[in-house]
Amino acid sequence: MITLLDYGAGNVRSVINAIEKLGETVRLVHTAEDIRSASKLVFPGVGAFGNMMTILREKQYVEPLKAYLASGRPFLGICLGMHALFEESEEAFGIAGLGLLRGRVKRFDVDLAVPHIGWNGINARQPSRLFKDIRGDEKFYFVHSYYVAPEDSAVVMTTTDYGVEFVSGIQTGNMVATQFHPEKSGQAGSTLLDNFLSSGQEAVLPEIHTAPTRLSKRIIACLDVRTNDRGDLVVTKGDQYDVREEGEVRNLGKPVDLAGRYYREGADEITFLNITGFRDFPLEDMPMLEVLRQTSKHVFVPLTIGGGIRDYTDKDGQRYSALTVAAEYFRSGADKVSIGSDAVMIVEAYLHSGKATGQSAIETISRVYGSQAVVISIDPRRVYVDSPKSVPHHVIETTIPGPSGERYCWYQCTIKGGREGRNLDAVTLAKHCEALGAGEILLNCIDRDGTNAGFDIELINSVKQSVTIPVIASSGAGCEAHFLEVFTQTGAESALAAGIFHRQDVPISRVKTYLAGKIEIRP
Ligand code: 1PR
Repeated sequence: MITLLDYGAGNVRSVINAIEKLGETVRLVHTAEDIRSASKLVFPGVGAFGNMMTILREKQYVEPLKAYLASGRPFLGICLGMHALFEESEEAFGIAGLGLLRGRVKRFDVDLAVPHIGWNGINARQPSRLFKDIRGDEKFYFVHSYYVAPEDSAVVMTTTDYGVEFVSGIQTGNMVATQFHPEKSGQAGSTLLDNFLSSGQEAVLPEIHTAPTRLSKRIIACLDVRTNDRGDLVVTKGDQYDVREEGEVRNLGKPVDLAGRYYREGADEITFLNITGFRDFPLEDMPMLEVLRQTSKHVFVPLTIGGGIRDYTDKDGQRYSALTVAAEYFRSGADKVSIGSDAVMIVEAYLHSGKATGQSAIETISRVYGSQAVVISIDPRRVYVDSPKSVPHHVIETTIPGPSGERYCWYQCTIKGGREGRNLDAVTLAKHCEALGAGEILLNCIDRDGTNAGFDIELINSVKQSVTIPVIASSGAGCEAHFLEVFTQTGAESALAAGIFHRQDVPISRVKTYLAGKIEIRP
């Protein structure tokens, strides 16, 4: 029986599913007594440090946790569950951690995109029973802006490199903790988790690599989901966002089945976009929640969900905040939420008033769940102009001239799945969303969507150069070479595709085989 400390924030369902898949039973902590009586405790911290410590104090879990850890019983902390063990964090000045280990949690100060999101390696610094059957070059999934800096180097179990060599795992006695997420790290993560759950095996040291570890570029499979005219929830795919063919919504398969296939083929992440979310209310649209619950039972890579994340008032006048909607998605198995139309409305309001309200979906969700949980999905379309000064937008000189030979264009943001163009450009939107607390940009392109013509390199470069958060390049992938092109000609951290994977023109495994040896990739 594994006791799991869920303090009410974020996606603990994936950890429960990963443990149950290994044949164990999970008991959730409801009272301080549950911590006292635990024999094996897992603490999968998700969200933001300040919020986590406040809740632990309110629930009076701090003393029982300290007592549990002092007793020497097995403990596994994950991500924030590792940060909690230290004295304090730069994420929340003035809020004390558990202080079981001397040292603090620091923010990345590197010349790379922050948060550090994706699959990176580990270098073992001491033997551990967690390492049984783990290869030295294995990659694990990280998603964080902060890392622990212990004063005592003897507790360091692993390090990882990301502009700086940071501590990615600690071990002292029966207490182990990882910065990476074993529950989101595919087979390697499952093996590591199994090693923690089993008792008796010897501590081993994987083959040591002296070279710095490297973050892989991510390949993301995207599933645009909606209900078709018969009422079935289907994965569909548009041509420049038009998902109908001869009047019918294209049906490319069932969401849960396709997600399972992409996991087995090696997808580094899976994104679901509820493409009619702008007109439905997700909390009434239970099938999407169910899709997440079912998918997270057998897919152990990160899941993002988008569509309809916004404040909402139902027909009875009951108001639901975007935070409430997001919370339901996280509870159902999502690791990140993606905000589309509402992000445009938020930035427009901000530009109009000149001040942030602190109440927008971007601000509230990132405050509670951390910025890494908030993705902004941008649906831009090219608008050609004669000169860079003719519009008050971020205009680029383009190598793809317009219909009348125009040499300049800007990228107009749209809402409601491309149905409505707004007076805002994609670069301005991305910059302001970052400032408000977003952690990643999903950069679609209506002109390229479903065309197989390759990614819009000019769009990706102009947005990537204006933000410091990671950018997911999306729309237009038609062959393996397009992925190499986007990774070598832009700084995008990930590339997302839909059509070629759904139609099996090019399976994910083939993209990865093609990229191997050319760029850093998870096999
Ligand atoms: O506005 O917050 O409710 O979110 C709605 C979400 O649904 C947005 O993220 C928006 O991008 C998405 N969406 C809305 N309508 C459509 C549509 O296609 N009619 N899909 C849509 C967007 C674009 C990508 C696609 C890539 C790769 N789909 O997700 O998967 O372009 O495709 P490809 O590889 O086949 O070229 P809100």
